[in-house]
Amino acid sequence: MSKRVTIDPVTRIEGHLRVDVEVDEGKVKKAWASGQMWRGVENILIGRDPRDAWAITQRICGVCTTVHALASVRAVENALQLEIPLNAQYIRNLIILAHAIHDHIVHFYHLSALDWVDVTSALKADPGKAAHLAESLSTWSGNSKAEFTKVKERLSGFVGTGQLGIFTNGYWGHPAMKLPPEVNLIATAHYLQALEVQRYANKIVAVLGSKTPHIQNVAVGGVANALAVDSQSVLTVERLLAVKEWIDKLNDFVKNVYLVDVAVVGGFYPDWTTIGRGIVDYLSVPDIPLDGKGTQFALPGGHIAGGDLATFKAITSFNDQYFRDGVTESVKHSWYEGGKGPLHPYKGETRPQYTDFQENAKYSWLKAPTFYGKPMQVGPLPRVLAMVAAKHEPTIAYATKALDLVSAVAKTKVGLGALHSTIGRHAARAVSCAVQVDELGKQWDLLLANMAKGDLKTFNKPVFPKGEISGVGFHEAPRGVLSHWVVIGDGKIKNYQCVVPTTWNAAPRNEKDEPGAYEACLLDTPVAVPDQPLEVLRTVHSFDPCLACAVHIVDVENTEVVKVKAA
Ligand code: NFE
Ligand code: MG
Repeated sequence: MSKRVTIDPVTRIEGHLRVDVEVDEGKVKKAWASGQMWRGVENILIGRDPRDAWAITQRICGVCTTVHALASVRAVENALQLEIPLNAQYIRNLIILAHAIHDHIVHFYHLSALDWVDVTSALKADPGKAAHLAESLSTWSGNSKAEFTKVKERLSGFVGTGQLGIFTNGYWGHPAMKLPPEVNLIATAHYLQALEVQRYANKIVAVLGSKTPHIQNVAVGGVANALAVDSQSVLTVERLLAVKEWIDKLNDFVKNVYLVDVAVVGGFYPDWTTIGRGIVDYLSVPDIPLDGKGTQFALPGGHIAGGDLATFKAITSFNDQYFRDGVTESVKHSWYEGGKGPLHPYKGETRPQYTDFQENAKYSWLKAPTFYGKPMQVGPLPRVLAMVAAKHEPTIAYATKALDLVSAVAKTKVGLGALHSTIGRHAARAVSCAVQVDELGKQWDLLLANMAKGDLKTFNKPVFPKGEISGVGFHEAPRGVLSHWVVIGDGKIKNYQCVVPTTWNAAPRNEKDEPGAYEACLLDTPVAVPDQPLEVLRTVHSFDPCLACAVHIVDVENTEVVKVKAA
């Protein structure tokens, strides 16, 4: 007999997501992903000055607080065909990379590791053995016996008071938890250390962006950072040297802790390299532009069909016609007025029409985006596969390193094919993060070298023509492809559409009733205990959901804690 399980809301994510699955013979047979709240930021923008759009769209999300600002200015600059100064590009790149590294560290340790790591089992660990194991894998200074003993004592203190504090409400002791106590202790220690380390990434964003969350330094035409080599009141070389120190700290943690932990956890869960495959049509975009126009990029991106890297088609510039022509959104299963079929974002409409959850009709605030008519998976996995297909050497090197460690722990050869999976999304995110931390150092070098040449320019003034223009700004955000589409008439916004990473991944069924990526990837997920659907959460969390982005919403009355219904 099939059982219906509703998780509403899914926690350890951003925003309100409801997931429904039908479980039969211990496996998911059908799934629905539903975004549960809406604000309509796209509509708020109509009639406004395009130079203000970035500040407003940035408020879409409290997690990816930089990405909408950047996609927005890129869209308006694209409409104007406005080039920006090199320094502005480098400063934006530093912010993009620091923000992505922050996101990936926090996602693995604080939002998803507890799906795999049983904190209560860490109480049975021998700190000496844990230190021996951790030190055999990495040179990280936080892997000592003293450190692990301290963490174990802290945990025992929590449990002794009958409370687990920040670790309350995990599925502790669940049959799908497989890590040995020592690995659980190591991961728990790194969870706590990651809380410290993530600050360095945020400090970089705050210093360059003047504030975080929600940076204040971008402008259509560049950035508002005044550069100087000798004044104390602007962005000085001294501040930039502090940024470099934080980059070095992030580098140590990402390479010696995060990448290693993900590979070790993956090695203990080899079955999860075959679960959660779902949609293997992958989309990513290039990012980290190296020139003022966006025709050369440090990190490649593009389209991969059917999981076959040989089909890789690169997206090559901010004016890429293949990307621009391929995107449409359907509202057949979304709470909006429709009836016109899938619409290109320049023609996109956002008119709410709520019907309650109707699993065969409308059931989500998310629209369903497609690329040339097909649903896509976006995110670190598509990004890493695109970079491998594009023969990006650092990506190949870190992917090989991670997969070799997975193979050593699993005691069987695990190759690139294992990445098309739930655990593969975590591995790809860690590989992406290692690439990003290297690139962060490189962008810092480029900025300093350009300043040393005497170029301190950061802004080109935009001039809006009479008549209608349109543009798209894309950005490879932490969760994948983000694009903002703007139509401007006589200097005012006529239409504005955001097509967001989580809109792609958490989409409801599309015009042809095909499932979105979460829905497709959940099929065949094993569920050992239906009213403790840990395995469903593993796959959903592997995407790093952000529903605030996906429906551009705010949660104003969060009254529900969590509801898991198995009927
Ligand atoms: Ni709000 Fe965001 C965007 C999404 S970036 S977190 O855009 O989805 O990863
Ligand atoms: Mg939208």
